[in-house]
Amino acid sequence: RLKMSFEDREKLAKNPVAKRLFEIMRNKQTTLCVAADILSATDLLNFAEAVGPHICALKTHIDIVEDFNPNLIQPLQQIADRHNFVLFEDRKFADIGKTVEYQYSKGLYSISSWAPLVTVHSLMGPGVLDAIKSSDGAKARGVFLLAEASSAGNLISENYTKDTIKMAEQYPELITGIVCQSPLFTNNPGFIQLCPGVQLENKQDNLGQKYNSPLTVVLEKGADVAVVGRGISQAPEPAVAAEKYKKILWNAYLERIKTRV
Ligand code: UP6
Repeated sequence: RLKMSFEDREKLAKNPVAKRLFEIMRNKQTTLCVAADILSATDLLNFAEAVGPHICALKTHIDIVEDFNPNLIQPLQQIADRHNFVLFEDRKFADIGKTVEYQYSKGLYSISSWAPLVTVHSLMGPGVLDAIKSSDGAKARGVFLLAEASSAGNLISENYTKDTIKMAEQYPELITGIVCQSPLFTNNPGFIQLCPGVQLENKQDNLGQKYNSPLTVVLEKGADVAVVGRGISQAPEPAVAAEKYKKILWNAYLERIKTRV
């Protein structure tokens, strides 16, 4: 996987959102996913518009938007269409299948109606994946399964990580990729590795978040898509910061696939 081009991997992906992401990454030459952890609806839209040209996906935590109203979704989708990026709700589903079915497609946020991509914890077993697979909503949907975390002191063990990859392999049509911090699943080139905890300025925050540089995550940790949150959202000019991260990440990807073994 690590030496293969996105073009070759796109052909091997069985999940439609993974295929689409590979295509966007090659066309826009960006592997940057921005974490839009923003508390106001207007600020979220302005931020999406500003970073839109530089990203392959916009990762949201829609439940932190203090003035959330379902009317937010349509303009957000229009921005995503115009700039060609994927809306990605980082809900980290972790409950029994039936509850997740409701959380995914019902309630105030009605996630399945607008987010083709979501995150899921493997902790509760594959019922969660079955629930998402069979829920109403968009036809092209994908899941990033969480196999490792970037936070200090997290309780995920090596076996949990390994078994998470095995679970993902049971759902090749649903799984877009894996959220992790190291080069796992090298024999599954159709899956995308998503790596959060990326920043140039800081090594950590004051609540246990741990950061690596964009070069490190791509060249050493195996990241395909890098998630950058505060490194961009707290920058004086998010659009400028997004472009900078995009370029560093893309050059690192080119560097990684350059030397064939
Ligand atoms: N995230 C992590 N680490 C994980 C999984 N997810 O940081 O292991 C998510 C957070 C946040 C973003 O929920 O939205 O990635 C990181 O933001 P930051 O760059 O501002 O730290």
